Amino acid sequence: MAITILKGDITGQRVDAIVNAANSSLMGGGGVDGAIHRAGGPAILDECRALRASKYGRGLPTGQAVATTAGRLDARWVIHTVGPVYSADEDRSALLASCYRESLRVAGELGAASVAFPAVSAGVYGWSAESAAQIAVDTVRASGTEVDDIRFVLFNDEVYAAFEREMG
Ligand code: AR6
Repeated sequence: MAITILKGDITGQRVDAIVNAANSSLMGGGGVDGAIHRAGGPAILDECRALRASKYGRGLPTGQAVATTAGRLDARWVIHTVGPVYSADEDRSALLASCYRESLRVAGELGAASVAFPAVSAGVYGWSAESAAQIAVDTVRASGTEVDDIRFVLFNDEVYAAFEREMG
């Protein structure tokens, strides 16, 4: 298994699966979620709606992951995961780690050989670049995943620098 870090827009990645930092509603949003839906087109939202109607009537719980088509993206699937909102009062690291583990589990089930991750929860959900990077890298390294090419695609210089330090 190889882990690499790249700077840039995740929607340009040619991989089997692109992970989306979604919210429980699965109905889209800003940040990387908005970018993925814009670039992938309406087929993604159609499948998200169908998932809400069937399996996730109350929304996708924090820390879980589910796959849809990637629409027009140069990928086979988008794996939507819901990161925790940062809390100063409560340690939610286990939920953030779960996003990476569950996304890799879903990717493995699909037979994806390559997966691109954004820095889940490092934007509007308020995690520091340092903690987001530490949890992401530690969890993926410890995952025992069968996916062989894992890329962290980082949009923001501060977050990229934190992942670079974490990768050592
Ligand atoms: N490619 C890669 N990374 C990106 C891109 C992109 N095109 N655009 C932004 N980022 P955020 P969250 C980075 O806020 O904190 C949404 O509205 C960004 O710089 O997208 O998990 C959802 O619907 C940051 O480092 O996700 C949820 O409501 C990282 O992606 C909520 O935001 C994550 O930032 C989720 O918040």
